[in-house]
Amino acid sequence: MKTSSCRIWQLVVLILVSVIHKEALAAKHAVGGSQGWDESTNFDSWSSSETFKVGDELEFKYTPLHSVVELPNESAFKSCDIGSPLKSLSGGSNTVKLDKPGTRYFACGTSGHCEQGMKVKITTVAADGSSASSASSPATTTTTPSSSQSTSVASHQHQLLSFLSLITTLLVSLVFFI
Ligand SMILES: [Cu+2]
Repeated sequence: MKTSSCRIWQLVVLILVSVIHKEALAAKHAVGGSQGWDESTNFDSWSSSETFKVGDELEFKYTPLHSVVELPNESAFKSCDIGSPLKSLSGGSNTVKLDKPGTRYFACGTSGHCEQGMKVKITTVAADGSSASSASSPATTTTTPSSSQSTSVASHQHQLLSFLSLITTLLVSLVFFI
């Protein structure tokens, strides 16, 4: 009995550690690296050197000359059409959470800055690394505004499922060990 309860505790600790570890893996990405959100930064080379995972955050740091707008699609990104952004941020320091897989587009809201290269495309992959299956589906869901809500609900359901599977694993293990 003593050994079995000891094993259960080992299991509990193991599960807790893996959950905490997964949380700790969420990273903050300072957009543009040390140069920050500025016209002089090469955002293509910066973004290609980073891996963005669901749960990670973008950090925009900039001078009052700039701002951040989130663009709705690739064509607005390409043509620097900042007229109808999904989101407008200002103040010099903003955090954006990457809550689902897919591509998001950001540009500076100051006239002319996007054309000077102050724009960045962020492609987020699933946190568990299974990017192949998950990266293809969000491309179709990002087009309508309402879908962003449903996918975030889906990701919450996914989190709930992961949690339930953990609990189930724990219960099954208890039955086996006692
Ligand atoms: Cu700017």
